[in-house]
Amino acid sequence: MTFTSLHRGRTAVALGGACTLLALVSCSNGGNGNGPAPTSTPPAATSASPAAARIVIENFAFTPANLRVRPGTKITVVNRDSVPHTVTAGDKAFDTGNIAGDATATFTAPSASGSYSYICTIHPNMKGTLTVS
Ligand SMILES: [Cu+2]
Repeated sequence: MTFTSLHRGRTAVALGGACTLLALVSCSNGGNGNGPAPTSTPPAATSASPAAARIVIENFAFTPANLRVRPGTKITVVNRDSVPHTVTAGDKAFDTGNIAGDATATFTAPSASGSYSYICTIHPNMKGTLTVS
């Protein structure tokens, strides 16, 4: 315990010395007129939003029946049947409500990782699993 804190103290002092040295070096380089090149490209924003995913309902079945997505992914549900269906998690972590025949709905995947089994509340024999990881 004591040894560890002593060691950490010395490391901090050593690092502080290194920082001071670095600051002095960059100071002496500052006066020659050659500043750093201007950065013209802004950081890409496309990676900020999670990828989109899709579940298709056809012939009273979810496709794919097992879907793996990142947390918070926007998931589009396409109902290709002529009757309404739902995508409802067993613990109501997500629920599209009724999706009319030939209609589309979206929901957002939970932010917590896990395996979420879901059904169609109108046809409880329709089952799927959404894995968030
Ligand atoms: Cu259904």
